[in-house]
Amino acid sequence: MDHLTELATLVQRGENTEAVLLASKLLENSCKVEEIVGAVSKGLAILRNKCTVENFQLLDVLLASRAMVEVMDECVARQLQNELDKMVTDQKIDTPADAPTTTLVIGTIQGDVHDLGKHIVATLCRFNNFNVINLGKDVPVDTFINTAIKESADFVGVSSLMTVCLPKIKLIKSSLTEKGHNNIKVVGGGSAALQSDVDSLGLDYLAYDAFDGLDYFLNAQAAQAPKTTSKA
Ligand code: B12
Repeated sequence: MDHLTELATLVQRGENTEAVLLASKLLENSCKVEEIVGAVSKGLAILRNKCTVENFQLLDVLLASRAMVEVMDECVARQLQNELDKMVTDQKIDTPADAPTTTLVIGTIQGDVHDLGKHIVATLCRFNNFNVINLGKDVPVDTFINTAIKESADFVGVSSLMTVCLPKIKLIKSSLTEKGHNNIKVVGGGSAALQSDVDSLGLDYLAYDAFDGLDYFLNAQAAQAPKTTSKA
């Protein structure tokens, strides 16, 4: 079994301590953050049959979820911080404490409590010096809209893994536009959203995964104004 498959299996089994140890070792040995995120996501995806309305093995799924969050927070976040520190040392950017130039308001749509994917997106964006406002899960449409306007957000990120919750997503962009904030880009993600499409959900973009979403945010920002913190 290769190491990434082993990591996926540890997460799937909820073996959090072992998963964290292996992920740390892999990152030290030049494994990419993308590969670690891919492996832990796979570990969760395998559990889909234990998470249906008819067959809900809650403990198994929650233990795997905990293992994934620990790998993200203890290994991936540390690695991203190291990479950021190195960029500062190499003088490619000014101090990360410089005011973030991009604000992302992110949450999981009302009726849906799945928040692991959103957590990954928030982590990646935070280490790219975004101001991330994480609204959590089961978030009403009005909360997305009011927070985005109040915080002068550049982006709203909305996650959905429950197909029944999809119709609400469409209201986010249409309400922002009605209120004169068409400039705030709304980006969707999550397995349910991916079963639909940009137009049906009224989105500016539908992200295939967290890295695709991050690329969209960075490219959209770069197209609007050059970042003041970049020296490269
Ligand atoms: C873990 C899990 C749970 C956990 C969630 C824990 C948590 N803290 O999130 C718990 C146990 C709570 C749970 C509950 C339920 N679940 Co559940 N769950 C899952 C499972 C197994 C994994 C989901 C996951 O976290 N994957 C890992 C993450 C990293 O992947 P991801 O979310 O897709 O995110 C990636 C990308 O999509 C992207 N992304 C995600 N969001 C966003 C947002 C933006 C802006 C961007 C840019 C990118 C992005 O970034 C991530 C990394 O690339 C899935 C199966 C599956 N294959 O998806 C079922 C699944 C989602 N659950 C399902 C169901 C049915 C339920 C329950 C109804 C079960 C029940 N009997 O009650 C409840 C729902 C309660 C509710 N109202 O929400 C169904 C949904 C079916 C549907 N299409 O509607 C699924 C698909 C399983 C199945 N049967 O097929 N679940």
